[in-house]
Amino acid sequence: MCAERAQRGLTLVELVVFIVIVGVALAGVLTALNLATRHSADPLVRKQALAIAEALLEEVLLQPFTWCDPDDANAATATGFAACSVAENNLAPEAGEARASATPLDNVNDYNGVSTTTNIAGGGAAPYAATVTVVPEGLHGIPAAAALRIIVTVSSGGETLELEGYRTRYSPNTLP
Ligand SMILES: [Ca+2]
Ligand SMILES: [Ca+2]
Ligand SMILES: [Ca+2]
Repeated sequence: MCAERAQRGLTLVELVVFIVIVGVALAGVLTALNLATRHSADPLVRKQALAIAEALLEEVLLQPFTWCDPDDANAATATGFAACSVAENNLAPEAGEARASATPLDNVNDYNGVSTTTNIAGGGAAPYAATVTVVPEGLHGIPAAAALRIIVTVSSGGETLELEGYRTRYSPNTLP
């Protein structure tokens, strides 16, 4: 009797119940996966935002950090702000200076407040908005007057990415 029962196998009803249970479980797992994918960072957007942030940070870090505006006649010889007609002792561009113009930004501190938008083909509808903040900040014994912290923020859609770098006044008379 017992052996006969063991060999009976599954009835159609049992099989249908099994399929229904597995189906419901699978649907639950797929829904969770779908949600996780939708709410996680888009790798393409992140990668492009990072490329923009890196390019902008490098552009700022490669600028001179001189006492005088590089257009000043004393820029190559000055040993302090006092020797300059146009001193670079502010955190803003000098009059008439603008990025990618005939009178471009020519000092690290000129980039404070710079903002720009880029729309990379294939990057989706939302453009990448980038902003630069420059703040004087002491760095391992170097006084705040001779070190600047540069923060580049790039955002697109709901994604925001921040890159930071430091620039010290290691050669205040080197001009581009
Ligand atoms: Ca200038
Ligand atoms: Ca300048
Ligand atoms: Ca300036």
